[in-house]
Amino acid sequence: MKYWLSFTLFLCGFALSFTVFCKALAGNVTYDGRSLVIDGQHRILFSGSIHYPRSTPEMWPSLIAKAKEGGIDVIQTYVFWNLHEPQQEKYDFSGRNDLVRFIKEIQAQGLYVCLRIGPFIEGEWSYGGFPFWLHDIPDIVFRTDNEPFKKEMQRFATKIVDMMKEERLYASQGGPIILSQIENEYKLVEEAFHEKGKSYVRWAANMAVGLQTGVPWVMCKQDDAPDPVINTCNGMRCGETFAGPNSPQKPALWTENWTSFVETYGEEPYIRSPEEIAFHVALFIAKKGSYVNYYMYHGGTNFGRSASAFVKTSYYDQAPLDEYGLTRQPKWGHLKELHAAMKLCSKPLTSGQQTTLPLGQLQQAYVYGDYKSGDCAAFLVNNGSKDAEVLFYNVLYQLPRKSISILPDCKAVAFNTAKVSTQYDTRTMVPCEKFGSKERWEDFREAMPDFDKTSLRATVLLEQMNTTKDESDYLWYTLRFQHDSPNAQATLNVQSCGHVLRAFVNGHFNSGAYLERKVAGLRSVRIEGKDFSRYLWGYQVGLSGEQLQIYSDLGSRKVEWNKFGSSDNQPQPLTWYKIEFDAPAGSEPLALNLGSMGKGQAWINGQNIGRYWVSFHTYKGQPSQTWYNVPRSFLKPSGNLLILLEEENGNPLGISLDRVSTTRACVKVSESHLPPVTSWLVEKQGGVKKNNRQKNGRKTPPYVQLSCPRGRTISKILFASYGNPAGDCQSYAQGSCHASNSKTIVKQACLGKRSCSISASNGKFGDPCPGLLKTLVIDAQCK
Ligand SMILES: *[C@@H]1O[C@H](CO)[C@@H](O)[C@H](O)[C@H]1NC(C)=O
Ligand SMILES: *[C@@H]1O[C@H](CO)[C@@H](O)[C@H](O)[C@H]1NC(C)=O
Ligand SMILES: *[C@@H]1O[C@H](CO)[C@@H](O)[C@H](O)[C@H]1NC(C)=O
Ligand SMILES: CC(=O)N[C@H]1CO[C@H](CO)[C@@H](O)[C@@H]1O
Repeated sequence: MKYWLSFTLFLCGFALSFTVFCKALAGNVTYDGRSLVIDGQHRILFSGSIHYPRSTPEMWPSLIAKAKEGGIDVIQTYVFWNLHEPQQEKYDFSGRNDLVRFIKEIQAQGLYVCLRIGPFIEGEWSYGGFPFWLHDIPDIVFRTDNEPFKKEMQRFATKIVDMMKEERLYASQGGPIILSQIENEYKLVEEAFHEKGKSYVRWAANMAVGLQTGVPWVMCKQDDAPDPVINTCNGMRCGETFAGPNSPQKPALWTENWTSFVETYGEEPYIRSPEEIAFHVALFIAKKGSYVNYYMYHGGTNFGRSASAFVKTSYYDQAPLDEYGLTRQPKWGHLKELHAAMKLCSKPLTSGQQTTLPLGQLQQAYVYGDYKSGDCAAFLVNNGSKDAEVLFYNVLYQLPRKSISILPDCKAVAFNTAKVSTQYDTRTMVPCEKFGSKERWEDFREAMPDFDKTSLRATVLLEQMNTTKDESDYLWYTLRFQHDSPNAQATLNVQSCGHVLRAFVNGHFNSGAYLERKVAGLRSVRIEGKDFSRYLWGYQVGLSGEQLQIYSDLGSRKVEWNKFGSSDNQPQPLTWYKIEFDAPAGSEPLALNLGSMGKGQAWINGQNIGRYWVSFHTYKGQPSQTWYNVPRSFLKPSGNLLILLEEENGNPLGISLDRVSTTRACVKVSESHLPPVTSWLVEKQGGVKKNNRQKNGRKTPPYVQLSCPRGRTISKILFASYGNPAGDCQSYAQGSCHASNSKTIVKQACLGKRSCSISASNGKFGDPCPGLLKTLVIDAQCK
């Protein structure tokens, strides 16, 4: 069976690189124009971003294991300054903030680490990762040649580096960290600082290098990164857009290859297909790239108030590992096959010369090594919008449109970026606990502050962040005035830079210059045309429920809760809701369906699971986010406390706790699409070589492999057709050619099993239409 043969080959590839790896975990890291050099070996590396505070320590081992299984060599993470130093020189490295534990977990699984210290990270993180107290340091200007800022930045960078050194986590000490990053996409703001921007870049580079980590430093998107710091590319298509390293002695590294875009409330998600990602990754490597990082490999959850304005609580759910840590198929599997094919090319890629060969108008071959000696790998690129047939060293190859074929020996195709043979999974949310019973809920109305009791007064409209110190999302503005004609209706006219301005502060990817000067809050208030901006205002920072920590077990006992809806029947804005529940059995991920709510925050056993905003719809009329991640580790077996703060008029009776699972699996394989090694080699007459690499001399058909997640079995075959079914797993239909026994045969092979494999061949199904190329599509339900 050829399929299995080739598969074994792949595993070998893994095993091989893995041995090299384990040895490499104690060595110096250097680089040259080709790649990073670890323990004396040039390396082509695949890296994935996983941010430790966006998941839980309990999830880390499985996320890292799935990244490793997916062919990832390096885990990349930012360091989140405002989590670690919420108050100046008061540090927190506990729980989700336990950076050392995260890195040691990666080390334990034999992977490397790229540590992006920043300390400005953007990352769609609140205040770009800066602690808010920085704002109050006299004369500070962020991210430029400014003494107060440089002092704090150096202190924090040194703190982190020292911590890593103490735990012996740098590769130079035998640890897993092979790269570090300083600053982040600074080029985007550099001009705003004129000469001081340039001197700041030099200072940051020198300061970082002076910390003597023994591993290289990188600066992302910084084409003038001073030696020896390596400039790297961030973006979607670095194979096309990256001008390259700024010195022939530096390798081409791609530190942010977006697997989708960050999702914000109100916007349609932009999803990158696995085919498109694979194309650009393969192209970058073909063009001498040596390090690719997926941003994100696992996005996770913006717990608490950590998301910057408008950024959804669910972060890069479309990444190869979804928000809950489940493999997102076929993206995860397709990239895994890409990485495996690349690993087979390692030797020529790292030691061979690269040459390019035109194959057609829009087709090109990138060849590494020497074809004649056989020590050779090739990438056949079709950048055209039509399928193409090309001749490469006398062999004909079919290249689907916009695709790259990878030939680890310059002969047989191991992988094509446009051919997805991995199964498609469908994720579903199944309610396991409904909170519809009125009797179980209690509520508590947040009291409006009384002007006379406010202790903070000013005759101006205070700036919001400066007043709350980012300790709450909320700031009350109150005033009292005499209205002359009490019966007339008054018009209130408010100009606010609330959320909109905050979006301007943090939300935009390309922001970050002069962050310390950005403002939020009310700008002017007019009542009946009279300007109240300079009136005497009373302020209250935060809500009384926040001050009492009403969301915690202890705090919740400090207030008098009402029976749900007892005060009157109308839901009121700014109401706290409380309910207790037992944890559902099992280990599947859980999510709260908040579809009946408006906007607010939710806590489970005192842990803030994030802001929710269901009333913010995309232009297609769907809520931007309905489900909110509830990590299993936040729960105890019984008596869990769920507290919600609803800012609008949501109805908590509609809330449910849902199980997140894969309940459908679909796969499509065509006769022409033989899995790795023998695929797409077309036999032709006259002068064209025959592909005779068939091991065992047996001709084997492609196998279709279908599987359900652990704990589930194939319970129903929803569709099966061997013939020429139309469409793909996202939408299929029976075609003009269809073997009538398709469903019966598939049922026999698969029902009741966790996984099954069937040969997609006439031998199995009979030949429903001789002479036609056949395809097998199976869609199954997992229960
Ligand atoms: C790393 O480099 C240092 C200085 O060049 C050298 O002393 C040390 O032996 C090297 N370590 C390894 C593991 O090669
Ligand atoms: C592929 O074609 C597009 C235009 O269709 C062009 O922008 C891009 O640079 C081309 N890429 C390569 C690798 O030739
Ligand atoms: C922030 O508040 C301080 C007083 O606490 C004031 O001096 C300063 O001007 C305020 N800054 C902004 C941007 O409002
Ligand atoms: C969202 C975002 O920042 N997109 C950027 C991706 O990179 C290209 C160039 O590399 C920029 O033009 C985009 O703004």
